[in-house]
Amino acid sequence: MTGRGYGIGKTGTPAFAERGIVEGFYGRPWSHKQRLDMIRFTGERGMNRFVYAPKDDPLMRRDWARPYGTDDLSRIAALAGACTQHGMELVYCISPGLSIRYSSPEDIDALIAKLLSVSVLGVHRFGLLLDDIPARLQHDADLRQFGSIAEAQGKLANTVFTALSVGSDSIANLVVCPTEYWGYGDEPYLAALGEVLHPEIDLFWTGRAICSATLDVADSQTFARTAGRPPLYWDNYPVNDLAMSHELHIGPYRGRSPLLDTVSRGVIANGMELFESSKIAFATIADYLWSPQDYDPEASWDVALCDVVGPADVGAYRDFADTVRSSCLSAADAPLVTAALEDHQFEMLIGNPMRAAAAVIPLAARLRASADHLLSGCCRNTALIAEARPWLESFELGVRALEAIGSLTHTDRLADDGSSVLAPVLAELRARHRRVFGDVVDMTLDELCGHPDW
Ligand code: 14T
Repeated sequence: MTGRGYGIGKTGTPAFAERGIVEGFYGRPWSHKQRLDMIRFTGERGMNRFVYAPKDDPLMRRDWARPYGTDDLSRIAALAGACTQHGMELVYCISPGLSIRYSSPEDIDALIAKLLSVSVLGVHRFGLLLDDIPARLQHDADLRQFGSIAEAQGKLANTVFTALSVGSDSIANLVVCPTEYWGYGDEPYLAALGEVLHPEIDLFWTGRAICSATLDVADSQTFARTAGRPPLYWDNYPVNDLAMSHELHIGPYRGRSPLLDTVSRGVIANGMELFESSKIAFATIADYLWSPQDYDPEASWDVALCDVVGPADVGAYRDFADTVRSSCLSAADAPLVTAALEDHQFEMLIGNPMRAAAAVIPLAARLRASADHLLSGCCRNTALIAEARPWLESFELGVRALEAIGSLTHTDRLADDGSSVLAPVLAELRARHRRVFGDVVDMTLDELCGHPDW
């Protein structure tokens, strides 16, 4: 690649205008120290936005009107300073939608006062997040004053935008997350909101779904026609909160059009509570955002894994990561294990148990060595390994299953006592409920255990 490349030290001009990450998940917020580290990590890789929006920071959402103390403000100032140092800008967000009265001057004043307390620290970019709230007005006074929730939200955003621009030397920047933040991009709500909203205000959008498998040019254009501006994508990858918490999202970024930069403001990727693990996907996202036409997910992923895991442990971690790829972005999972088990099943069906065993045994040995290495306690990135421990333990259990399949087939005992050996492993894998090996180990064990009580 000419003057571009993967990882740190990119050269040339980036494709997307806005390239960043959002701490926007449900769960325990990152620590201040972690935020500083993430600003460095993503800034070094060419990103330019750190969006502060942890759902479970009470001062961000549930107690949005409560003013910050001096300690809170000095931490926000430190984040803004770190951003400047690393070529990033802090986007400070607030989510007042659970309780705000859109018609109340006191509520609006409290919101503006809170944002101004951050603005005086030198923060110029703000987000007004109205996601995950009821889709209709609830307060009686709001129902009397506004014809729709879109009108109420548009007017609130315009008032905030004006207040932030007054008294500030540069024009304030505001992005709004609409209440309907995913879909086809032609929703009447979006049209109504776009109609009211000042043209300089941006809109977040997650694409077709909350977690979209693909982001494409046509949907982006539909959104722009409807809302009167192109989307700033809030991309829900690698986030694994709520119902996704059994998945570990450490696979490379994929499924985003190489031309998305021409029809959007940019992409902001939502992270996992699992801080170190998030860096792997973030590094690949930084590569895509710099140069989407040159982006190769697997090549970018190799660099990302080596950077985050470290050269001594990357071989073992890659074997593990290869079995933990499934997410809304990728149905393909555990390609090596899938191929080995397909061969095993085929050889068994045509009556070749020795060849069936040979299809599984070498891979089981390799994965055994990797699992033992990762669980040995001597890997360099201890935080990464600690976060992944529940998945690593399920990985190790799956390796035990592969070993058992190999040895039972080899000694021709699979038919007789396969079930007694394999059934407890299957039960334990299911009880642990961590998505490792996709469905393939579960399916194979289920098949081999038979159905004695049918
Ligand atoms: F702001 C939005 F663009 C957005 O994505 N909001 C949340 C986000 O904070 C969360 O991390 C993400 C992934 O779970 O999805 C959104 O939250 C929801 C919303 C739902 F309606 C999660 C599950 C839902 F059913």
